[in-house]
Amino acid sequence: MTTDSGVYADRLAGTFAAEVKGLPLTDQVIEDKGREIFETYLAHKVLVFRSQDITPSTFARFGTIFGRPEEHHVVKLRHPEEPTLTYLSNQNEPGRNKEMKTSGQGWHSDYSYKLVPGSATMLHGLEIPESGGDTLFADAEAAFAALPEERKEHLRTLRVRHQYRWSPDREDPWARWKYIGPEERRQTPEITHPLVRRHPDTGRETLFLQPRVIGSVIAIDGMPEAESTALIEELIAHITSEPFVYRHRWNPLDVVVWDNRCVLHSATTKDLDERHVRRLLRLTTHGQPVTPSNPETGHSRLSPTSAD
Ligand SMILES: O=C(O)CCC(=O)C(=O)O
Ligand SMILES: [Fe+2]
Repeated sequence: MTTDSGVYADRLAGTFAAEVKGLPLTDQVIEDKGREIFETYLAHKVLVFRSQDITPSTFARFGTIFGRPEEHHVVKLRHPEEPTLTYLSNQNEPGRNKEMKTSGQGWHSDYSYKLVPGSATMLHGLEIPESGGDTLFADAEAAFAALPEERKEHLRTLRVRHQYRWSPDREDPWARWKYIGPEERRQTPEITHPLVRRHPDTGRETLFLQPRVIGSVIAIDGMPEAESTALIEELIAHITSEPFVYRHRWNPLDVVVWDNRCVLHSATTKDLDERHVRRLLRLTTHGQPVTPSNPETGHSRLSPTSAD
């Protein structure tokens, strides 16, 4: 289907995700068609461009279509010539801890544990295995829209407590408590976001929720723990159920961009044997503060009860 923007895009899943056809991402196309590509991205939430033999510099330029590209806070992860790009790799890369080989495993929205979470994320496939290492996406906006109105009304009043390093067991060797220092702790305090947010560009509502440990979500604010855990699990199962999921099977030179403001995603690299090399370039753009769907529910804020 061709959207109003004039960019030709074929729907890939039931409610979202589309492949843009016949558009080589040259610097000229990015300049001439940037606005149309952005409109198409807002309409479909995940865009796939196949066979894009482009340089890191062109990929970095592509990122500017979706907002202000963000330089990674870990300087050694940055691309030597293009500081807004980083590498994702399932190999032993110099200077990286082993957790990074499978980063992004489990459903999440990038930087949802920050007061200002992520906006767009995009990847360019450089080395891709024959099979495996797919990326999964879930349409949290369509999942919210599918709920009964009474249910939506209640969910709009709730807030969610997030903390990057939260884990029910700090001694767990995988717990982030284990590998972040005092400065990183100061930069990742406990915060709360509204559970139902309004998209800053489209005005549509979405569930802004991730699974508890992987998504750095502690609980629904003020709800008894068992009830909160049951509600989070139920909503995550709904969002990630078959009608709302797109599985991206990578080919070399694919470019995929997604909107973290309405979509969850998950890597599947834990299931990929390390003999199968998977390397991609990555870029994210600065987000905006979260707008609550119900203004009375309030904006994102530091948690008053925030412990260390
Ligand atoms: O490697 C992947 O498939 C996705 C990684 C991820 O979560 C990200 O880049 O934000
Ligand atoms: Fe991610």
